[in-house]
Amino acid sequence: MHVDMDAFFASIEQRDHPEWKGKPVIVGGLARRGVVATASYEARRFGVHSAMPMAAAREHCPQGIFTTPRFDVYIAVSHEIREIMSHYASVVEPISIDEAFMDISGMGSHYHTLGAIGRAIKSEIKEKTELTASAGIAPNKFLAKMASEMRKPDGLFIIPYGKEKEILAPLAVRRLWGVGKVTEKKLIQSGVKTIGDLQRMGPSKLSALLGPNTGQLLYRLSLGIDHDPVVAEREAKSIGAESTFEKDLTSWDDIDRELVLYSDIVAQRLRKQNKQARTISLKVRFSSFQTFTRAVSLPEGTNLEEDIYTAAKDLFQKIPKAKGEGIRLIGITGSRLTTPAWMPSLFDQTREKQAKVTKVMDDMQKKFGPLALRKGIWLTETHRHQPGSEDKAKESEKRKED
Ligand code: TTP
Ligand code: MG
Repeated sequence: MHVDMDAFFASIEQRDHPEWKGKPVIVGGLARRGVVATASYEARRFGVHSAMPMAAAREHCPQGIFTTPRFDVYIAVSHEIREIMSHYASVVEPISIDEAFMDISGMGSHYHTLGAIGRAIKSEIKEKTELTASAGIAPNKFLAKMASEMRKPDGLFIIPYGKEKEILAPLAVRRLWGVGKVTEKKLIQSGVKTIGDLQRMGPSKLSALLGPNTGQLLYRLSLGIDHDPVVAEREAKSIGAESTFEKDLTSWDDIDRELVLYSDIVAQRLRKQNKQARTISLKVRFSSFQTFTRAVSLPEGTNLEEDIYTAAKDLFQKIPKAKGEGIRLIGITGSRLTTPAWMPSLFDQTREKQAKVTKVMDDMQKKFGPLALRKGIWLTETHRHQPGSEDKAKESEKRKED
């Protein structure tokens, strides 16, 4: 089962401001260059949607009610929902602030029908939070998420075994996981508009068009096949990277380059685990082995290297330096981890852009390997590192190849 709250931030605002019920409510950054986090379904009718610049939202819907997010409230509701979900499944896999997968296999003995489980969780959420959720129930995660979207808002949709192919057939290809704008365009140019067209095209033609990996994957998804298990969240407390250098660093340029590098590695690891850090700490060990750690709390969680680097650089200034001593080790760690549900910043299109660039880089590296796309800084690094320092060894290898 996949459960996703309806117009989450906006519905909470409508609940807490009853006079806003039934009206177009838009939540997001209201400063210049702010963006929309989400819009109530009333506002969506005017074409307002998540990630739209706020200025455009005001043009589409001048009569809207515009308000800034209250994250503390949303996070509290998110916890309440997780608690409710745990009543319906032993394994809950949260994937964002307002949605989660639940493994409900074996729950049949408690409920007469699948629909009854869906209705039960929806009504407990409604009763306890005064908010509506949409639920999808299906033989696997991919289909369950698809199903929860199909009757939004306040929806419940079941894709039973054996009906996968038939239910998917009329839907647009872009609904499949992994079909972005580029793939969609290629498919449409080849006359493939619906998932049904994909099913008919077959795996070999699709592989010829999109490459064997994507081709096979999309073909399987078009048939509704997905074996990804529901896994309970394992909470990492912190994510970091550090290394001892072969030669102590003395020049600011070298130190700065390491700060950039480690900010980049930590940011990537955070993103891989879909986490943001609210605390960044920097560890520095001098040639004398004297070691200092300094930490800073950020107003918002981040997984962008620019933010982590800025924090690390500020922290570096706070570390007392002895004259003439080189630096033996640098480490950067992100802690107080949260699971982001939205683009890294709601308030600032510059950061929104950084986030998009980062996503493109991550996607390219996922698809073509870590060397596909790198920052210039990775090419200029000259010093070598001690073996045995695992991260660093790997990274310097990559740079050699670069
Ligand atoms: P979603 O579940 O994607 O959207 P939603 O709950 O507002 O609406 P829907 O009924 O379609 O599910 O995201 C959950 C919350 O995450 C959303 O209320 C606000 C936030 N968010 C952002 O801040 N920025 C974004 O770009 C998106 C997509 C969501
Ligand atoms: Mg939602």
